Amino acid sequence: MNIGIVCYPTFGGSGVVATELGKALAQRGHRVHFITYSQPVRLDFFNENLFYHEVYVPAYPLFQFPPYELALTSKMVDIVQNEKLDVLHVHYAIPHASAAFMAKQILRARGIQIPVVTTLHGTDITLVGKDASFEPVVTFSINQSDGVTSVSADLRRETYEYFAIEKEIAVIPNFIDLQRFKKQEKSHFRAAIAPEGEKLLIHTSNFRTVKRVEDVLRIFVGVREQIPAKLLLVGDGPDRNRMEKLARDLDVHRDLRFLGKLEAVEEVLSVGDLFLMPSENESFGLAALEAMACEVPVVSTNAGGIPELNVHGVTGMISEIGDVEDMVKNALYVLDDENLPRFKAAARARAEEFAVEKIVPLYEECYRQAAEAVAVAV
Ligand code: GMT
Repeated sequence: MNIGIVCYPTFGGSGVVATELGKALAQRGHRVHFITYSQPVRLDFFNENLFYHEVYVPAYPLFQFPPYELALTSKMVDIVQNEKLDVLHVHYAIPHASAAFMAKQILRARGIQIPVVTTLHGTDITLVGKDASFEPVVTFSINQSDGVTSVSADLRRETYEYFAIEKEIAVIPNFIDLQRFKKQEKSHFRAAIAPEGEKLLIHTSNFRTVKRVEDVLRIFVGVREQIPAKLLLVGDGPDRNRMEKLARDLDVHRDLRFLGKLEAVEEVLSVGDLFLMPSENESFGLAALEAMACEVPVVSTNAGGIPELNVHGVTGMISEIGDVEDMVKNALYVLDDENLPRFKAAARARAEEFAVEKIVPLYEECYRQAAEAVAVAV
């Protein structure tokens, strides 16, 4: 098939899933056209089946808010028509689903039918989508999509609960490349970070409020009071400065490192003993899946779709949102030398259930169904 993928190109989970999906589809022989405002971060190699089309928004003094959605729509129309796309797959409802709806209308007026598949990733529903500023557009454009997927059953439930959705939503979970995300031999790195054999805790996120990075620090304080431990924090975002200050105030700054945004996150995960995900909201938790694939068990909250991934008592432990005391207790339990090896093995085994080879065919089937629905409607 000729597939158009519209996504955010940044480090966020939805952009990562969209890019990895496009790469996997290209390997399976499809021609994949990425349409977005800059080169997706993980689209860093050449493949004869992968194409990237940049959306350019011209500056004009009148535009206090540059009309990205219009430029994106025009680009979609251009690419669908000239590259003869069979399907448009948009990731993250705002503004991609509504831009796709408009592109579809323009193309229809030109005699071209294009099926649109929308994948809901989380905050497009649970945070921004619900806001009255966007809700009517989100509801309408989901209902106008020919196929709708969500990354967890919990996100599907929330979507039906908060929006008047008439469409069937298929659950297609996040997936993982197990060749890339696997435990690597990094003993020199581990020895540099934890020279006394301390346990290594890891958190990766975009440091937004929803991630509750403050809880990460407080869990670490509790663990470190009981056992020697170090903490690595990967990523960057609005809360990072506040967290650096909090680490100094809590007097744990010497035992942790802020590593910033890293592309080869699997190298850091390879030295970890425990991954912390105390999120307030998490539709799936791709970062936890990446950790699990590298044999790192997870102490998390029960937010959103996390329990669909992290199995309590098997691949890690689950607590109520904000219950730092319980997460400290759980972390100590998982890190216990008696328990840690079985948690590590179970984490990897669970991650294998989300292998890219198992999940990508579900998207292919979704494209086929969307194309069929459009063909029947014509
Ligand atoms: O986690 C974020 O804040 C980034 C966000 C995004 O949209 O880029 O990630 C969301 O989509 C990921 C991929 O489907 C999911 O694994 C994350 O759980 C989800 N984040 C939230 O729901 C907060």
